Amino acid sequence: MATTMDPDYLPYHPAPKKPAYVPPAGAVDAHCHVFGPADTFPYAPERKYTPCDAPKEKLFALRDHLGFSRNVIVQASCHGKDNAALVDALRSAGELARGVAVVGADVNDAALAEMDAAGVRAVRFNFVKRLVDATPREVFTGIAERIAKLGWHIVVYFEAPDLEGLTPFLASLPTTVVVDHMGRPDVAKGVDHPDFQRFIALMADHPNIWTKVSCPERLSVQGPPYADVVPFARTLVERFPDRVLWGTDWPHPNMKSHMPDDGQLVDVIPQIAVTEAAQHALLVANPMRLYWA
Ligand code: 0GY
Repeated sequence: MATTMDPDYLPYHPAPKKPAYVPPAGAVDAHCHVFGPADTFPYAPERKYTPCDAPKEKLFALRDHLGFSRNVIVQASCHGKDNAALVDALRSAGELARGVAVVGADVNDAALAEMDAAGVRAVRFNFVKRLVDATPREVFTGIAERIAKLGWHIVVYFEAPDLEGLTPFLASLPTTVVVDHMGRPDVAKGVDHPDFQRFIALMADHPNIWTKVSCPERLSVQGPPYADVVPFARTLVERFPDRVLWGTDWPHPNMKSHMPDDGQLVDVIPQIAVTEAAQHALLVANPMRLYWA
């Protein structure tokens, strides 16, 4: 049966501009996805949205067009715990990609070993209620203990109002922890608001916690060129230069306001990492240390 994308789902930009900013050699897009194609890699029955197919060939072409060298491909909720499309993309990319999988408590050691061989280096714990049904904490704790033994780390996705309740759990995790999209601050509140300061304190208190200074298109109230998000990302890059990553978030699932031009997203980078040293750390040294070491 054909899989039809949701009527309000926005497809990725058909022809992103060539960015004016040229990333350093070896730059990594550390947050992106592959979706389908559904006739080969069906979407999960429990998914909360049905996207437009966004296959590996399109991702690799975008990587080259934007001047990047490598991808970290993150399992998205529309594929549930079936990591087949992710693993297929990793095998095609070889050394040029690493992966972040989503697994359940029932995942067996052979499956973990197979994913490790393909290039998976982390699991993702998703707490965003519109994307996934809740998972009991003890399930995540059990998975964390198992993947820690493989040398993998944990990527977490939550929204700012959930941070306070999640802090003891995040603090208990035994690996490096990467927080997606700066913990999704409400940028209308400003950098000095207690909510964002709580996120900064989390990173200050826990040297194993990293973040992705990504998704200005999702966080912005003003829209392109996303000036209202720049101070948040820049604050984190300056405060924690060795614990920040950057990614496009292509193909930008669930964007409702607009579909970003990925070239324009790349052009935000020199505003959030203003020195060459900061750009090299953000785009090359940090992701290479975490995913390719
Ligand atoms: C993102 C953001 C979103 C979706 C997912 O797993 C997902 O479906 O991550 C979102 O809708 O905010 O990071 O891609």
